Amino acid sequence: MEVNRFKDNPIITPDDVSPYHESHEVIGVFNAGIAEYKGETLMLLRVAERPLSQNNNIVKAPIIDFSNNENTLKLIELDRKNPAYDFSDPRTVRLRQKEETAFLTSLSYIRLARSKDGQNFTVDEQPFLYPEAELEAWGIEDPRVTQIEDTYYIQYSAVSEKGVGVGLISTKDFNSYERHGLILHPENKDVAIFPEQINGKYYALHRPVPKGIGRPEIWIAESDNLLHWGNHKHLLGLREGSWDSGRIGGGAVPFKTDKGWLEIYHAADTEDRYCLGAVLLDLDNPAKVLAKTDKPILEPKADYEVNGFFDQVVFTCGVTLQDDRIRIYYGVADTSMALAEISLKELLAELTYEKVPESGGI
Ligand code: MAN
Repeated sequence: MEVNRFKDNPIITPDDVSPYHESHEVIGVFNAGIAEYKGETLMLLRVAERPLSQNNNIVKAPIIDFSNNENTLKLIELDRKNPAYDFSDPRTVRLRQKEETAFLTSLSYIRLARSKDGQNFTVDEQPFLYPEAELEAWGIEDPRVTQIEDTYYIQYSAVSEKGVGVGLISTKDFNSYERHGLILHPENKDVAIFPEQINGKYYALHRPVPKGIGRPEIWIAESDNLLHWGNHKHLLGLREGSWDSGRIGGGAVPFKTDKGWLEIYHAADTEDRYCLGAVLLDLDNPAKVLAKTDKPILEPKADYEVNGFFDQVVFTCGVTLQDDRIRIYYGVADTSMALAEISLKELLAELTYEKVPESGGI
């Protein structure tokens, strides 16, 4: 089973968005969180801007400098000929010896895009969320938006030299907002908070990245207040030799069906080719996996999914549901936004119930 791609894909590209920073170019408008607000579909777009460099041998790494109680954009100049650095991944500059990321090549923040029909979007001129704290000095990325009653909770990757953690911001009107700080410390990303309490608890998917023992896989945690998370359980793991053999993480905010909570997630193989799959979780106990798709429901095939800033990526942070129609909004090749649709009934019928091991945990 495969989704139906929207005929006018991609729906937003870097050409549609002018840079906020002087002497920068927009290289990506992707991995947008989705909210439905006052009859409109809102995209919380991750906009990635890269400093222009007049000299091909110089890479400029952007960071926000919070020293002196100011936040100013600072560009770190790095020489491509310097053997200490590895420039082979376009997203990062890595320190060869320590095998760690020294800088990102772009700075991400969030801009709003608005649409009446969920297909044609107009992008705001100004950022909506911009780094305001030291733990976001390298950018704000990949937001998910969970509506709980009249409040929208935005969960995002807060990136800095200290690592990638998960920040939380809430808003009622997509104008003013409240910052709640880091809810999960590095390294963790791909948080998706469930839209209602289950037996008196909030739940969230998250994706720690163990460096010693263990792998980047999907976990689930509980909370009484959305800020402090505990009772962590391992939810879904990698499968060797398959499309989900490299890393796996929560995608869209899960939604309720009469069969269970449905989650559209991403997984990459060991070659960093990202696909989307679906998993069904127990309505009363979302730490229990009921079924999942054996094969991807969406894999990079269209030209705009295969070729871009980082090739072969489809990555979702949000879906909408109208009757039987799931609309999947997804980032393509770390460059643009695309849209695809799938029937809820057909997707549920496609899930495999057997062969799924009971989830672990302590
Ligand atoms: C990875 C990629 C990048 C992202 C960094 C930090 O390298 O997902 O797009 O900027 O992680 O989150």
